[in-house]
Amino acid sequence: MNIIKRKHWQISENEVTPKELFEKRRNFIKLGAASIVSSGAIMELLAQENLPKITLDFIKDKNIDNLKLNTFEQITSHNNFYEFTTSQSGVKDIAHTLNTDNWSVTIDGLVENPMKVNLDDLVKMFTMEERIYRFRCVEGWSMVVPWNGFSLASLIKKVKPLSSAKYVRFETLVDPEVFPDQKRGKFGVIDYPYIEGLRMDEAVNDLSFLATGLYGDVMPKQNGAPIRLVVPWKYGFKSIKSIVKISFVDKEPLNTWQKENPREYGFFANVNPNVDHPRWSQKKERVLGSFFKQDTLMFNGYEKEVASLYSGMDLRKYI
Ligand SMILES: Nc1nc2c(c(=O)[nH]1)N[C@H]1C(S)=C(S)[C@@H](COP(=O)(O)O)O[C@H]1N2
Ligand SMILES: [Mo]
Repeated sequence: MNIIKRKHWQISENEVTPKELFEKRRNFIKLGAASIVSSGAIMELLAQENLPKITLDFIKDKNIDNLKLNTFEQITSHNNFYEFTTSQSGVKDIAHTLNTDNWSVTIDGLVENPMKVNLDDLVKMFTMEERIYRFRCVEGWSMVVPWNGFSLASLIKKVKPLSSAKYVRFETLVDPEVFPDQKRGKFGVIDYPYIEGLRMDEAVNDLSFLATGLYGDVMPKQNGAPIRLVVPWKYGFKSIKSIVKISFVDKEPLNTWQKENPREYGFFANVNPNVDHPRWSQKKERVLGSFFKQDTLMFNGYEKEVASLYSGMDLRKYI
């Protein structure tokens, strides 16, 4: 298997050799230029030639379900990110205020190895992967996204939760200078910080993913830069963005949407076409960019992987 953990700009050239790039470089070297410029400079020159982006720095998803990807444009121009605005088309235009330089993530609570770690250092600890997942918002729209990042399970293994840790709680950045809706204080649309949580067995399921990018590039700000959760069998609101804190706790966290409206939203939020939202049916969804609706799948198509987590639970009660 071709597992390369470093970022592409850290990989030595002989490791990253897409055929086209290799041939271009050979011609370049024939010109004798190689002796006078560093290999980094060659890479930069070649990068200006519109070659395909080097994306060998993660394990590619085999896409066995043959999912049809939404375009980068679609994924980055229809967003839910209430800290910015409730306008789904408007997030992209104002998300530039989110500065992700020197981002750090605090990992605390019931763990053997708590840490406050710079994002770049955190990423270096794990095998980077691509995950092509269906993503279904509770509002009835959906998309297919090629995320990049690492499994939440791999992080959990590294920090070693104590046996008393039963849940994982996630928190989004609070910074009123970045997020207009936080500047409104108690007149904001929802309470901040945005909070989400998973039961430990959900968190260590192989599907649970910490995404640091999509389409082979860093995470667009409107999609939750620089690091966000992706839990593909649950409604989109579980997939919390711009995470600054991950805590291991013994009690079920009160997640943002349950807190805002407990009659309509619960802790589990598993995609379930058989349980309607109090105000609309969940049987169908519209994929971004398509005119017709399609059937919503149980656990968003991941029944095989996750149904056993909920055996014996009444999914009408545990919404
Ligand atoms: N911090 C934060 N995370 C969030 C949200 C939010 O408003 N704030 N919206 C959620 C909802 S409702 C959805 S559907 C997804 C949307 O992700 P996307 O914009 O990448 O499509 O993010 C989720 N994560
Ligand atoms: Mo959503």
